[in-house]
Amino acid sequence: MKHYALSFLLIFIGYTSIFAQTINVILDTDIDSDVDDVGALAMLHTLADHGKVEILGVIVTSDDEYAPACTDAINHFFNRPEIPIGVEKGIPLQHISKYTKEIAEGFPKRIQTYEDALDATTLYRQLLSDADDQSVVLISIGHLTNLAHLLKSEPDDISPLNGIDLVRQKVKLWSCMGGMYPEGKEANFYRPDPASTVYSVENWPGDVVFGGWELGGEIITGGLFLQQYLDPTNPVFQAYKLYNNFSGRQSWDQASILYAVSPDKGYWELVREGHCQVHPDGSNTWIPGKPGKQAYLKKKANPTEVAKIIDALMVGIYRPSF
Ligand SMILES: [Ca+2]
Repeated sequence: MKHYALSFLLIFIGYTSIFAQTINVILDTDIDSDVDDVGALAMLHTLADHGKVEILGVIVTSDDEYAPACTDAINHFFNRPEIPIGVEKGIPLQHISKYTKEIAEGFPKRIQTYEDALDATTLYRQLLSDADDQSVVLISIGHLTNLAHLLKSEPDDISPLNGIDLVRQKVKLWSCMGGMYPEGKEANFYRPDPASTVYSVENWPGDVVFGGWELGGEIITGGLFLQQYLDPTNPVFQAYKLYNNFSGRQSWDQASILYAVSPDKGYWELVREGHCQVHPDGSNTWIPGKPGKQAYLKKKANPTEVAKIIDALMVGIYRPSF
């Protein structure tokens, strides 16, 4: 009997340790103009397949009319059709992407049109309200319009907390792809909505780690390895083919995913001394000072080695050492 009791105890410990490692992620993405958002979403699905993350929801911060359906089609492909998708409602739409329409129309999905997606602020509030305290990692890999709307949201039927208090209570980390460090001007911060960047960075009540343009620019993924490893029936294959026919692409968004899920692996150095000031035009400056709630990532590991890990996760290969 003692033997059985010990076995059950070890199984129980094994299960609890697996669950303890699961990171609850909300992804906020501008999946349209660049293809690194597709790579980032594919990474999350691989990590979800291995119990490393749970994808609570995806906020699509894009005016590309096919962006939410494209996202939904990718989620369906990876057998997670239930993942809710939110968008900013009532905005003029356009189509600029090299791949969203083709992915949306070429793969099974639930969301047929932009209008089928949920309201981003409502979804943000619902996901956070439903989550345990300090349990959510929010990863933003686009511009910050919907995040600012969340922060500015008032108490409602979903939660008695306003947006800032809801974030303070539920979110343990914001991993933000945005800005340049120690200073510069980067697209997520300045295009098309720098005011939302200023508001979000100034009012975020918790810990935030920025991954700047200079970081992902040196990490090239999505090239021949992806072409050779993936099947053409995979939407990730199709997106990278349509984008630049596997010429390789910088990995800004994937870097912020990798940090968020493996902050202790030492791929980058954390610069904690100071804070990020965003100027009205969306450019930014790191102001040196005492360590606070903000930090930015600085190159440490060889970008070629980091690229191998990201490429592996993008095609479905997972190692605990990642
Ligand atoms: Ca992006």
